[in-house]
Amino acid sequence: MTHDSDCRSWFSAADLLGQDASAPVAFLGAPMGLGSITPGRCDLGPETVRAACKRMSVYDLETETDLSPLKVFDAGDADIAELEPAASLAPLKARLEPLVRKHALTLVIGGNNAITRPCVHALDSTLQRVGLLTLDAHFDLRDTDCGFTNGNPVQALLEDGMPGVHIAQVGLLPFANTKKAHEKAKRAGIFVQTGEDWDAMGTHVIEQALETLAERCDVIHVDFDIDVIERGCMPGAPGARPGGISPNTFFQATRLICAHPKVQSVDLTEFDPSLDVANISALTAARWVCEVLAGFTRR
Ligand SMILES: [Mn+2]
Repeated sequence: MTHDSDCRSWFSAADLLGQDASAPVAFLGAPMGLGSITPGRCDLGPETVRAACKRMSVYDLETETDLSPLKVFDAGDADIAELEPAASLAPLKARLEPLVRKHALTLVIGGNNAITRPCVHALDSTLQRVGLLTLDAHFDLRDTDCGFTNGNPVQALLEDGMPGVHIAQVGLLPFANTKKAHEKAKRAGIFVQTGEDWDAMGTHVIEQALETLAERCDVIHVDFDIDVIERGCMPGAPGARPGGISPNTFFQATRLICAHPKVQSVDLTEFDPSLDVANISALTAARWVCEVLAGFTRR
């Protein structure tokens, strides 16, 4: 076997992760498990995604995209596994701020959806220049009077002073949201598209959302809540429902989004490895990492 033989193994997406801090892309684990409305083990997400990346090659034959020249700085995990969402805002923001300043794109691997609020604060602490796009079955506009959870990061950001017109939400599903949340979104001026709109119009919906935010904002954070995917393809997300979008629709959107120069950080949330079946969700999350990087190489 020669040194470049692939008879037993290959150069994998995990091999792109290294300790070169000058890499254009950064990768940070955000193992937030506490504060989920449905208690679970989203804190196991980062280590499971890193392991699943070993099963991904770095080559997309469809577009002849080769990721092997791309370097990714693995910054390790933020020390938030034992913290509730409220207590993790400051430490996660502090870990992210130097990364997003230094790297053109930062991947934040959750953890539950409560990590999205610190991610947005890290990109722009004034909250006036930053846009947020969520691909999510849910608005995450639940009330905050019981504290911060994975069900209210968007509501928390509005209360923090982020303008609603700087937020776009795509992939919302029927009977997975309340009338109250929908009315809050309308009142705040949030750009809203349902999962069915997305299915019907394809990536056009994503382009529209990105254009809307890019016109109004200097930088954009994107929350990829994997519960937006059809539950039959995403057993490892407690909030996923039948009727969600297909994995391919999710992957196409990911690549398109990560090619946009204003997208400076992305998070992957709500992956709970303890619920997974046959590594379906882990391999979907690993493909997401590859699609993020493939999109970035188009810039
Ligand atoms: Mn969510």
